[in-house]
Amino acid sequence: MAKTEQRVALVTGSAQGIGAAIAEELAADGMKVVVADVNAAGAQAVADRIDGVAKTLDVSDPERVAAVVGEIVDEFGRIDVLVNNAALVPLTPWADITFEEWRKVMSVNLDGIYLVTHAVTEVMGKAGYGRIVNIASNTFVAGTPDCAHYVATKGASIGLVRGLAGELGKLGITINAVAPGIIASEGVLSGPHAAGFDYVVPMQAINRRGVPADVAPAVAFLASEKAEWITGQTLVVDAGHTRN
Ligand code: 4PL
Repeated sequence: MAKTEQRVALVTGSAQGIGAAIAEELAADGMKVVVADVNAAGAQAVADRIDGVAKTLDVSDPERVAAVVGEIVDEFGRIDVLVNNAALVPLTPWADITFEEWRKVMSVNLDGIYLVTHAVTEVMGKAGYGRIVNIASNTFVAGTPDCAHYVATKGASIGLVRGLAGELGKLGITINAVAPGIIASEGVLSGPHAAGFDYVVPMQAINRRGVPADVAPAVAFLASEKAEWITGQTLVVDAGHTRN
């Protein structure tokens, strides 16, 4: 594909972890990838590796979202793929979730999806083509404890996929969710979720720790032209952890 016809993908939260692996996978598939993250240096490092473009982005900031989407359109004239990956992944028992923490998680994990998706679908709608993938979580299926706010936002991201698919389908845009299980990302490994592997890995059908590269190919498929006939769906990518 000639450079002007190269597909352009925006991946939020892609300075590390699952988002970085998705950015690498989409670049390997020939796309120009915009690596967007609150961590500017991390985003630049990933972008350098994949000949992409780094953008500093807090998805919960409406002005930054509008600015970044505008810059991408100015630079490339298109946004073909959006991966809503950016999220806070806290581990907090219900009794300790303050309203402030609740609001913060809603703001990044849910308002962020609204803001970026609303801006990007305007661009995709004009082009008559788009692929949107929300990174959800199998915690919505498993009912994983001690992160009820997080689980609620992941359920809402699946709700949005189901509620929006009909409107977007008329514009040539598909929207799906990928729901990973626990993944050995920088975020999980550096926090209290890491203890979850001891409990979850034996429940999986494949008994090793999942890594970001285990999730990225499923996202890349749904982000590809080949997935035209799939929309409004959730693909669980968790080595069979949740399968009953
Ligand atoms: C099973 O999405 O799906 C921990 C942390 N354990 O973020 C997740 C499981 C975590 C998960 C997740």
